[in-house]
Amino acid sequence: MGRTVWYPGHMARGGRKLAELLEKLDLIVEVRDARAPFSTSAPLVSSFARTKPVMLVLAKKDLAAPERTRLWIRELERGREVWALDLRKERPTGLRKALSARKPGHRELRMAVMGIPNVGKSMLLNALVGKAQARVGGIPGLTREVSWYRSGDLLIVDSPGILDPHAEPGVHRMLSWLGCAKAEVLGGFEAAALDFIRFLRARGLFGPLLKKWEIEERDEPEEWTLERLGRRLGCLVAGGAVDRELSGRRLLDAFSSGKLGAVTLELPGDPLWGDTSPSS
Ligand SMILES: Nc1nc2c(ncn2[C@@H]2O[C@H](COP(=O)(O)OP(=O)(O)OP(=O)(O)O)[C@@H](O)[C@H]2O)c(=O)[nH]1
Ligand SMILES: [Mg+2]
Repeated sequence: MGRTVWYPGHMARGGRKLAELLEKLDLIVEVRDARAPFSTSAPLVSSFARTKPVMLVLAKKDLAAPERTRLWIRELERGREVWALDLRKERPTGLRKALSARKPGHRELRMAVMGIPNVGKSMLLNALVGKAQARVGGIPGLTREVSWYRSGDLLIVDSPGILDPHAEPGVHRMLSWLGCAKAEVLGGFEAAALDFIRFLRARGLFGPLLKKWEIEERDEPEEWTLERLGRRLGCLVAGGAVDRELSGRRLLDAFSSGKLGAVTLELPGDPLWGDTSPSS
């Protein structure tokens, strides 16, 4: 059987490095995507949370539905601090103060920023440090090494995003829509986009996204929608047929980077896949 999960060597190495570092750390800041705070949780952090305090940052707040973010904060704020942030626009002043308040008397606070790929870990680190030190980008797997950065009373570790190779296929598919896992490894962009359309449509969330491209929502098979989208965006091959792989890619790229507007994919307590579960 072919591998269905993207889990390159640097993730395994990064996970081992972080486990070794654990005893030196005072605190972990886990970053998740505010559009899917359940599916973007990092299993590694749950295991570390047994021995270290964890603060939670829901990044990409600007790409999530505000009322849903409020529900998530209430749900997740049980015994830990939760911060929803737009790391592109906001300075995390409140979080910075909360971190400084936890500094041990005799030395700096040693903390690690952890989470799955592409959620905004390096962006948060740069915002805390106050300048662009760590590489940031929309490609999952950009940070490959565990590295330390100093900023005033903080000593911060940036780390590569680590996925759970044993997570449910449904979770990995959602991660591919968000740009946290590679769709090309999970059966391609067309398949991922069809699942995406099905999932959002079942929740009444797809129509508003299409407005951006002035495409009307219709009650039709997802394949037809992807075809219409491909025509509208000019994703055509010789002879005029639609390149569905390319149109799937354009749809998912636009969604993951927030060009289609703010959408939260999950609510606390959602039956994640319900009757729209992918069949594979
Ligand atoms: N709109 C928006 N984009 C963000 C936010 N935070 C991060 N991004 C974008 O998300 C992408 C990933 O950010 P990174 O900081 O590189 O993510 P990472 O978690 O370090 O990723 P890896 O190193 O690949 O694990 C970049 O394109 C950022 O510009 C945010 O709050 N809002
Ligand atoms: Mg990074």
